[in-house]
Amino acid sequence: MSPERQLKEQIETPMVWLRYACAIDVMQAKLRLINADLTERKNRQVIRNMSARIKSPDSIVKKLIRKGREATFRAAADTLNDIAGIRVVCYFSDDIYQVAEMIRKQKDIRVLKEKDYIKHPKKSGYQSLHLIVGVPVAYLEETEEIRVEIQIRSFAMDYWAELDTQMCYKKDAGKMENVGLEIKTYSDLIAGVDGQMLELRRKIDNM
Ligand code: 0O2
Repeated sequence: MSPERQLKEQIETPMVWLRYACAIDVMQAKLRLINADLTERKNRQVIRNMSARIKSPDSIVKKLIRKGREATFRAAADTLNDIAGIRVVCYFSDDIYQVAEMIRKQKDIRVLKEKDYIKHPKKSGYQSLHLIVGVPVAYLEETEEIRVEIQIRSFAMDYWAELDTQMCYKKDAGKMENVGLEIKTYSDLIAGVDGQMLELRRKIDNM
């Protein structure tokens, strides 16, 4: 059996798949509580929407190959941080850091890694705050820490990223220099408007 086929079978074993699903459920429940708490304190919705996925076996294999790793389940479980992923879209860019701060305060969750692509956007123009967290999944006597990647971004950052994914990210068009420059320019423009909307909200808040 090819390693790819083996990886697919292993990740789709119910006890493996359900552990990732369980970690996502636990983290999403916490994020709903965080949203309710912040919404009450600020008197406005903070999280616009949330989505989650378990990375498909095909996508896992492609990522392992891209990273020069063996296409095996062990390599995926050991080296990939985003087999389980949650995307949190906030209305405003300052909300992102508040949500992240609340995640850091959760006693039973370990923040293992942070990547701030807002303060340091990617060359493509991609912006988001990524937190890799360890979520304990307990079953009978065993507790396993499952890594979950949480991408937190504003509505405007999400708009750019969704369109970039459709047109450029991992696509041939994205490798063309003129296209790359243009999409980066739009990221800067959108970030500018995002900042202005935040300023307007702050003005209104202080009125
Ligand atoms: P998909 O299909 O979204 O799952 P790490 O192993 O933690 O050190 P990793 O995961 O290799 O780091 O890289 P990174 O850059 O921290 O995060 C990668 C994820 O961010 C991607 O996942 C995308 O979801 C998103 N991303 C990164 N750069 C871009 C970009 O230029 N455009 C868009 N639209 N999204 C981006 P995957 O696995 O590549 O894809």
